Amino acid sequence: MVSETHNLTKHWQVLDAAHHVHPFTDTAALNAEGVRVITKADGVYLWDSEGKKIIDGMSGLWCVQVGYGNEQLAEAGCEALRVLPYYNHFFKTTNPYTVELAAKLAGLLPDGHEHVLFANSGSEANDSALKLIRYYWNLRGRPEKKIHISRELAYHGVTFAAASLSGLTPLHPQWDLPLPGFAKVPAPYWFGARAAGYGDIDPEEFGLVIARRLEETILELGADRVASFSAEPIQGAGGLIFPPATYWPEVQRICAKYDVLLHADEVITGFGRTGEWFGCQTYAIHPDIITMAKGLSSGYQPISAVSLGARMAETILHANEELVHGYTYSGHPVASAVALKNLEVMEAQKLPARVNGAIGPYFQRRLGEALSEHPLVGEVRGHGLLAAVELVPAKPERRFFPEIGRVGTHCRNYCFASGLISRAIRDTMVLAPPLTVNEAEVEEMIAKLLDAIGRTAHDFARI
Ligand code: PXG
Repeated sequence: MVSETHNLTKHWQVLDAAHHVHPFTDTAALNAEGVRVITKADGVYLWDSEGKKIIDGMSGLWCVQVGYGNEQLAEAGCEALRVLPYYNHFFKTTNPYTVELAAKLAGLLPDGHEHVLFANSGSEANDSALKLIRYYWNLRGRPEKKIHISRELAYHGVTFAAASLSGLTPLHPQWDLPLPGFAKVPAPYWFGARAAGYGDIDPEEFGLVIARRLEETILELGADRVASFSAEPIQGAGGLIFPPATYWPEVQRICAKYDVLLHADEVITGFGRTGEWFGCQTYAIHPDIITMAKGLSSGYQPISAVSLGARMAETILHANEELVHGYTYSGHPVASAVALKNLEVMEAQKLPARVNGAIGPYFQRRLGEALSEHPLVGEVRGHGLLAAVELVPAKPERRFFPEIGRVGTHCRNYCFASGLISRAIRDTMVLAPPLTVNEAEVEEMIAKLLDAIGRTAHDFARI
C-alpha cells in the first residue's frame, strides 16, 4: 500500500518537475531521477518528506552557524514581521534593526571597518564591492585602475561580475564570461602542487611562489591598471584550500607595494567558521573591503554586507555626492532583525571560541585519527569547523584520479544514502557542520563518511 507521505512526496516531485528550475542542476536528469523534498530541520539534522533523518555535515550551504530550529531567531523574525515588515533606507530613513546590526558588525569586524552596506546575497555583495572599488579609484583620480585580479578555483558567486571574478572555469562558458577586465592568478593549493608541475616543493616555499605569481601578474598588466585583488581567506567551494602560512603576509606586502586594494570574500569564512569572527583575523589579513553573507544570519534570512576599511570609507563617504547604488531590500528590517539576533546568539553561546578551543580541535583531531590512514585518503586538512578529505588513487604521491570527480561523486552518493550530507568537490570530500555541533554528532558524521569512503574504495579497487 502506498503511504500518505509517499503520495505527498510524489505530488511535490511532480510540481517541482513541472514548474521549478533548480540552481546548478541538469533539469532533465533531475526530473528523471525525482527530487528529494526536505520538509523540516532541527539542530544539525534535516528530515525529508519520506521521514528519513539526515545529518547535515554542510550547514546547508556552509551557512547555518547556530544550527536549525533556533527559536530566538524565529522569534526575532516574527517580531520584526509584525512591527515593521518592510521599509527601505533610500529616503533619508533608517530602522532600528538595521542600525543595531550595522553597529554590531562594526564591533566584530577587523579594525578600521566601521561602515557597512547591506545586500541580499554573497553575489550581490561581491558585485557591490567591485563597483565600490571602481568608484574609489575614480574618486582618487586613477580611473585607469580597472582590472580585478582573483584566483583560479575561487568562488565569488554568479552575477555577471561575481561570476567573472570566480576562477572556477565551469561557471563561465554558458554565459560568455569572464567579462573584460578580470585576470586570474593561481590558488595556493599545495596538495595539487605536484600535479601542477611544482615538483616536491614544501608548503611554505609554495605559498611564497604562488603569492609572487600575483606580483608577476600585476607587473605584466601594469600596476597602474590594477584596481584590486579579491580572495577568500580560505577557498571554500573551490575545494577547501588552506593557504600556507607564508602566503597571506606576502600577498599583503605585494598589494601594499603596488597600491592594489585587497578585497576579502568572507562569505564562507566569516562568522566563527575558523574559530574567530572572521577568517581575516585567523590569518592576520587587513583588507580594504570585506564581503560577507551566509553565516551573517545563519542562513535564516537572505542578507549580505560589504564593509569598508578606513581608506575606502574616507574617500567614498566624503565624496559629497550621492552614492548611486542600493537595492529595494538593502538592510531589510526582518533580515536585519534575524541577523542581529543571530550575532547575539553566537556571542552568548561563545560559538567562535567554542570552534577555536573545543569542538574545532576535536573535529580536526578525530577526522585525522579516523581517516588519514585510509588507503583512499591522500590528505585530511582543516581549520575550525572546515575540513577536506582528499581521495586519491594511491598514497603518498599526491596524485589525482584520471577522471576527476567520479570517485568523489560516488562517495558523496554513499554519504547521502547513509543519511550524511557531505560535499564532493572534484574528489575532495568536504565537511562544514553547524558551529553548535556536539562530539556525538561529529562522531556520527565521521563514522558515516568513513563507511562511505570504505565502500567507495571497494568499488574502485581496480582504478
Ligand atoms: N562568495 C563565496 C566565498 C561563496 O562561497 C558566494 C560568494 C556567493 O554567495 P550567494 O549568496 O550569491 O550564493 C559564495 C557562495 C557549494 C556552494 O556548493 C557554495 C556557495 C554557493 C552555492 C553552493 O559549495 N557559496
